[in-house]
Amino acid sequence: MSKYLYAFIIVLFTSVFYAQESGSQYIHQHYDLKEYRIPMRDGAELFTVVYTPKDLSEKAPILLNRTCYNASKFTDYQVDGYPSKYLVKDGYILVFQDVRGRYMSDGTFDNMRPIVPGNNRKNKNEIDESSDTWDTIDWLIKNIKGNNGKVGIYGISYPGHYAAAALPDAHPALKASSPQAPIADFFFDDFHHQGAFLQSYTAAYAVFGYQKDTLTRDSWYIDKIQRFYNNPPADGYDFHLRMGPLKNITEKYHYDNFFWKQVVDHPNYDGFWQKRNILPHLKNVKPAVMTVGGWFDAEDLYGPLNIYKTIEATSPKAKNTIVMGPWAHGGWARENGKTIHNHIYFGDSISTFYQKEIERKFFAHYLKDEETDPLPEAYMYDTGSKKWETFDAWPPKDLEPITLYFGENGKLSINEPTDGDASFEYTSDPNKPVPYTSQIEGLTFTPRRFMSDDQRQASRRPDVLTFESEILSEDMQLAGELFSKLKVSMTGTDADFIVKLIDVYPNDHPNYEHNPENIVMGGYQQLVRSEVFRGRFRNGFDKPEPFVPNQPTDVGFRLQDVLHTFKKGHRIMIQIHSTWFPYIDRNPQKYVDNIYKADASDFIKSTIKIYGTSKIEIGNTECCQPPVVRLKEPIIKN
Ligand code: PG9
Repeated sequence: MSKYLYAFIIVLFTSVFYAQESGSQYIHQHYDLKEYRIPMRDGAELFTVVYTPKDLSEKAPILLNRTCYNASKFTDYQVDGYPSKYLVKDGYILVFQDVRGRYMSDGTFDNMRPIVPGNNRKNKNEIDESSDTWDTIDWLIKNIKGNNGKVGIYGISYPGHYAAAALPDAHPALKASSPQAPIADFFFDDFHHQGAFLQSYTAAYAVFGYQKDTLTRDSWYIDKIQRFYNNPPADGYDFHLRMGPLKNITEKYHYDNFFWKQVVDHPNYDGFWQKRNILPHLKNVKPAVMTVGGWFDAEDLYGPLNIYKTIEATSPKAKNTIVMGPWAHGGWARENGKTIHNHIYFGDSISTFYQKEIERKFFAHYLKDEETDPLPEAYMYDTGSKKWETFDAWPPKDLEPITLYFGENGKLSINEPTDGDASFEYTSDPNKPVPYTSQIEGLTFTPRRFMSDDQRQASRRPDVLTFESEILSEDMQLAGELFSKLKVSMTGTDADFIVKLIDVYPNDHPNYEHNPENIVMGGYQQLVRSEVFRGRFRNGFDKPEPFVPNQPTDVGFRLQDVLHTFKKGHRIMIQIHSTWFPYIDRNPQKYVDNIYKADASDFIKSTIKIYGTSKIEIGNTECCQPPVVRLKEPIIKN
């Protein structure tokens, strides 16, 4: 047998063995599993699952994941996929914990439990996620044999929030935190985007709005979820439109849900939400932080971008890195070979690259003193050129700002002001809202695919303003923060504004083999970035104000950041409209104090005008809400 054939067979065998071994089999063979109840300072005990490597010839660091989604699902050696196999095989003590009030842990659950400001934890009954993490880490390093005294914490989504919540007054043994798709503030992540309510999340409230009454390894709220899924609608748009005003959701579904009641009772950014915002507490950060997010994350995009920026602003000495890839929510934890978001193909094994070359190295460097290169300040994937780029600052400091202006006949002008006296109008009808997706989706738990979806179904509607540039004669990279600076007027007294940045493909763009044949990529209008802003909050999210009919009014707001190269032969498009359903609830367009309590009769058509002085700025940070909450933010006690 030739030596090459022999070598090929060896490689083939080991790779097959490795693949079969990567899941729970590996864990069974290389780890011991134990369960503990760890006492917190106030006496509550938190259920904690610990996997200890059988081989402790070298002391091992601890990797902690705190979750509201059931640590018990890890108790049958089911650690499969997350944490990644590269971490599982790197010899960590793997720990999973039910946070307070969830599943097998004591206590009551509080969504985004407020952090007790400062170090006011002398009173052992003043607890929060930071103190629970401190107590957990302290117990682990004193009681789990074979640990090297260094702890990392990580998690995706709510667990990502808990990884960030470990940072205020962090335990000295905490050396690394990776908040991944972390929630920063539920008024800008998940349930609301800039004050507008995500109606598409309606069924998800069941998971977070009922206290359990015993220690349980099973989900106690399933019957509440079944209220929606006993006879699930095939068409979420139709289901929610027939639902009528939000108060019908209260009456028909969430009449006993404590979190839904809190959302309804706090329609504005009052103390209830402000004290649940983690950002003001991220200061004097000591552990190394690697925040991870997905450019197409519809749930938590505000969180990763603003947690990274806040730490950058408040803790300049901290090792603070951000990684943003071409993923939906948590996509980096899944490897399907081809990285595809909705219809768009981005490349092969991008999640594997991240897991192996970025995440594994981050933890190995800070927990095992392995000689790996510390990561760059920002490891960002350009969703247009489809390549990774590293930056020494995010947003990039050395780029020229770009401004997009709106002209007659749907012309989008790049860096050249148009006729400021012009105006463009549309009639917005909340009873015929603009669909958020070109596809029919049932009751999504949380929406995902639409974030890079084709926008041609919207650009052909009379209630969507569409502006498009000339065909680009060369590649154009948009990198950094986007700001919408609109001057508007309306015949109603309230309105939402949805602004979308879109990449228009050339007509000869080839189709992708992974798509069904009816998905035509020629002329595809790919959504790059989109965001909604509830106009009543233009002077402050805690200060809602009606509009005066027909009075030109400034409405400035942020879209989330982008890194996207618009290629030569493509066009840049901006769309503006005022409904985005059922992703976002309908604004009655007649000002009412609380939209959650509006009547059907409050919903009116409104003719909305966008004036020619409006513009979209990329890279200019001189504007708009929400401010990246850094310090000195008032914590309103309510
Ligand atoms: N941030 C995600 C989420 C929170 C609340 C409702 C639905 C989704 C998550 O934790 O997965």
